[in-house]
Amino acid sequence: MKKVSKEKHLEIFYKMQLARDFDMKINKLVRRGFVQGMTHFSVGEEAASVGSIIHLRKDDIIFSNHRGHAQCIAKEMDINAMMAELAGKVTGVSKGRGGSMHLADFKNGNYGTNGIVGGGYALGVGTAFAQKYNNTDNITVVFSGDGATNEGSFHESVNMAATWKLPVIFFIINNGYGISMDIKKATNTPHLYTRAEAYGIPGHYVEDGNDVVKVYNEFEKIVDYVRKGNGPAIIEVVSYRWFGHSTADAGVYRTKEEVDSWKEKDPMKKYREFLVKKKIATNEELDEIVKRSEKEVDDAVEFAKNSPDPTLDIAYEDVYVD
Ligand SMILES: Cc1ncc(C[n+]2csc(CCOP(=O)(O)OP(=O)(O)O)c2C)c(N)n1
Ligand SMILES: [Mg+2]
Repeated sequence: MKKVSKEKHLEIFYKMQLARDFDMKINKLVRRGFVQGMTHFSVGEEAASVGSIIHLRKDDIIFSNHRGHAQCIAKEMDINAMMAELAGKVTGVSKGRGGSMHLADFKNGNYGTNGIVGGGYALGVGTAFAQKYNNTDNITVVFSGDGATNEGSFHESVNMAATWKLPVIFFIINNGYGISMDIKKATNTPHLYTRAEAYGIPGHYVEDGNDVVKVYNEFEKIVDYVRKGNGPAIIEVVSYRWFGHSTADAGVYRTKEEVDSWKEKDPMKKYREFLVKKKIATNEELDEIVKRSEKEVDDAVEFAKNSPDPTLDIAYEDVYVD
C-alpha cells in the first residue's frame, strides 16, 4: 500500500465497520418485523466492497446486486435514508417503494442494487458506453457474485465491453456459493477471472479478499488501466458470507466448521491487526470508530422508526405512463 494517509486508512476502516454494523443490526431487526421482504447480508465481505470503491470518484458509477449494502455504504449512501428504505418509509432513498434490492443514489453514482441476478452487467455496459461516448474519463464498476457469472448476460456484456473497449470493471465477489450451489459444481474452471482471456481483456485475482490492503492494491492498478481508456477488466475477489444466503436460509449446505474457519479470517480483525502493527492507528482510536459507527446505525434506526409510511399516490410517481 503506497502513500496512503492515515485519514484514508481510517476512512476505509470506518466504512467497513459501518457496513458490518448496518447488516448486523438489520439481521436483528428482520426478525422483529422492522424490515419486510428478503434481505441479503454482506457480513464477512466488507473488504471487497470498501477496498475497491474507495478508489472511485463520486461521479464514477457502480451497479450492485442483491447483496449490496456494503457497496452502498462505500459509495456514500446516506445511512438514514438507506435504513428508512429497508423499513419501507417515505424518507428512504427510493421513497420506501423498493427496499434492500432497490437502493439507488444517482447523485453519488450509485445506479442501484438489483434483485435480478446478472441484471447489472448489461446496464453497466450501457453507462460505460455513455461515459466513453461523452469523452469523460469516468468508469463503471459492476459488482456481482460468482453464481451470476454463469448467466448468459455476463458473457454477452463482457464481450461487447471488450470489443468496444468500454471503461467498465466486472467485479466478482466469489463467496463460494450461489444460494446453496457450490461454485465448483456449477462451473468447470477453478477460477472465474480466467474468463477474461476469452475476451482479450485483463483478468485479476485476489485470493485473500478479506485482506482489504490486498484488494485496495489490486484494484488501484485496474482503475488506473481502465480510466486511461484501455478497455474493460475483470477482477475476482475471494471472500465468504457469514450468514445464510438471505433471511430465509437454513444453511444445510455448509458445515459449521467451514463457517467458523472463515470467521477466523474476519476482514475487520485483519485490518485492525495491520493498522496497529504498522502503528497507523491505536486500538483505542479504532474502538472510537466502532462506537461512532454503532451510534450512527442506532440513530438511523430511530430516524426510520420516526419516519412516515409512503402514501398510495407515491406508487404512481417516477413511472412512465405513455
Ligand atoms: C435471474 C435470476 N435468477 C435467479 C435468481 C434467484 N437468486 C437470487 S440470488 C441467487 C444466487 C446468486 O449467487 P451469487 O451470484 O454467487 O451471489 P451471492 O448471493 O453469493 O452474493 C439466485 C440464484 C434471481 N434473483 N434472478
Ligand atoms: Mg456467491
